[in-house]
Amino acid sequence: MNRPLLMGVVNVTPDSFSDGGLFLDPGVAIEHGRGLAAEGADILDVGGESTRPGAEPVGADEEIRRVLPVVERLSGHGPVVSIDTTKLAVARAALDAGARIVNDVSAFRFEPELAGLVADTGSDCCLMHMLGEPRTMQEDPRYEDVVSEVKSFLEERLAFSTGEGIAEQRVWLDPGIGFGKTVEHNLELLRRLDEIVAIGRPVVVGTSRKSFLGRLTGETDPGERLPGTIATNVIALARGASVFRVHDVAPVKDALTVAAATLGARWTSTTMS
Ligand code: HH2
Repeated sequence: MNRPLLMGVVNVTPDSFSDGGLFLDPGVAIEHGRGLAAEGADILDVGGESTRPGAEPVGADEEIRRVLPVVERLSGHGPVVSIDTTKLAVARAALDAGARIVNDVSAFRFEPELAGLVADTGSDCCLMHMLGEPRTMQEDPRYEDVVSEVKSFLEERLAFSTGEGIAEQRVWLDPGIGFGKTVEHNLELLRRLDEIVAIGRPVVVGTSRKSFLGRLTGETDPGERLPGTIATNVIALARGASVFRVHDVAPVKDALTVAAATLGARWTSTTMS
């Protein structure tokens, strides 16, 4: 990976925190994905289970029913498709249908066998830090030093993944903004993101529309949190992040294009090869 990439979010769920229910119909989700592709997304991240704080788990069959038609139709036309799941069965179905990246917010903790599938298929994967599980992660999260603890976790998960046979160059890492973190934890992670980048793998960041932005600005409607989304993605770019997971691709892409030019970084609009 030699340039920053934009990952557009396609949530095929009834209950995602910012767009739950909008794209539950497969046809609408496919149109949404195509729209994000037209806006310049390099990757489309398709998910069928909300991981918002307090979310209850969804069964694998239901998750597959939601995502499969969307992955099938979006794959092979421009952006690479990633599957946002913690489940082996969902990942297998999505990879068979054309997805090329597994985005696992549990970093192979929930279903460790998923690492073997990624290894066998030669897929890319994104491993994210989360404190525990979505149902309980926001109940009084505590760290001695959030950045060094997240960094150690990601280093351990990277070692686990390579031990399971995944090539190191296939692994991306994500500090998990909002996943068991207070506002201050999130800000500290962004401020010191270069320490996570120093692990040596591409870093993914997902701040888009998240509640810590609303806590800072007072904006309660997630759809109105674009200014905070842009501010945090620009900071993440400056600290060395490589992949930006967002709901609003076009405005973030414009902001990052200008920020990258100012910083002297490379940023092109071609799609990922
Ligand atoms: N955030 C969400 C979901 N998946 N994956 C990665 N790698 N990084 C993130 O920060 C991340 C993620 C949560 O956002 P969203 O998908 O919009 O909400 P929900 O989980 O409610 O569907």
